[in-house]
Amino acid sequence: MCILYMAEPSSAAEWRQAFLERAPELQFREWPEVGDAREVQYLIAWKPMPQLMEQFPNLKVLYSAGAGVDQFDLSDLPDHVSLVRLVDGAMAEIMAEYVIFAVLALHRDILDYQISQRDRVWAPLPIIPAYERRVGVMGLGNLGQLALERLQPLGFQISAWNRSPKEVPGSRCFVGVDQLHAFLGQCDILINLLPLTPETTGILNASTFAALPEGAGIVNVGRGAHVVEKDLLTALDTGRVGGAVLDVLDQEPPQPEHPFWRHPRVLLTPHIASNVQVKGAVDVVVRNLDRACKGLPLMNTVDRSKGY
Ligand code: NDP
Ligand code: OXD
Repeated sequence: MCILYMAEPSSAAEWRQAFLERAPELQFREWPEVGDAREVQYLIAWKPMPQLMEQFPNLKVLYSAGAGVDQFDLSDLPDHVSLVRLVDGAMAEIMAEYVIFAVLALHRDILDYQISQRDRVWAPLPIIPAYERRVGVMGLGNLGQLALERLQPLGFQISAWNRSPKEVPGSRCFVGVDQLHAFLGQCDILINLLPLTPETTGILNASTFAALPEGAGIVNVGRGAHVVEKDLLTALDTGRVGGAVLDVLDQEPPQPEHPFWRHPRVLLTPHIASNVQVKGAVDVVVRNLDRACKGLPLMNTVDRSKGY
């Protein structure tokens, strides 16, 4: 059995070591040292590869080296090849940590204080207690659920919006397009943790911003293409949106002249909210091998009809 690693080259040694410890019987190869391509049954990739099946005719499972799969053209992948996301609890914990940081930064007016500091102005703002702040999460998946769970003990009024109904202990889950505006209307801070699909592309747009309370904060940790950037810029410039913490952009890195670099109401980070934790990811691969041997369905497979 052979697995080919085609993701971040600087992490390859860590993956090799983790496979060696967990599944020494598995042959680990590292792109571009493919060897006999017919032996490659499992592939770990972050970027799409043209003519995948021509190159690896015996491919069984494509593992996305991350939680998102929007980078792949799902129609290119034959039905017998499974697409699996390498997500685990540690990745969700790291994301929750970032979400807490971003929500607290908006909640405690850190963007204003950065401006004040730059201008040498000592200007305290009124403090709003957490129990008066309404925080909503879009997307109650692996990452959204834990983020919400970790936010709850901080005292915020929390809620969620999801495609299908889900339990949110002590709060409400708004469901589907029909309830989107009702959800938005009660979010002082909105967190996007949706996957990027045709339905969610551009979901953070002028009409979304108009439905939020005036001056609401936005945290985007999903994908850059969830945001219509020119609409966000207008919303920030007019004060419709009070501030944005953006970890993802449509183009990464953005051009030097991109307005978000220097926008006083934007806190920008370079797609670091979370990432794959190698041990957990290797565990998914190995447990899936075991499940395949037992004829059980694989874990973390992507539903191609939904696109996530
Ligand atoms: P999951 O697939 O576990 O969850 C996705 C959630 O979104 C599900 O609850 C799903 O609803 C909901 N959803 C999907 N489409 C819609 C829709 N049209 N309307 C309403 N709800 C919808 O994904 P993860 O939580 O693991 O990851 C989410 C995303 O986070 C990834 O796709 C990736 O883009 C991003 N990410 C960003 C990182 C970063 O560093 N910035 C790191 C890792 C991930 P349902 O329950 O009904 O299926
Ligand atoms: C992911 C990401 O999807 O890092 O894993 O964004």
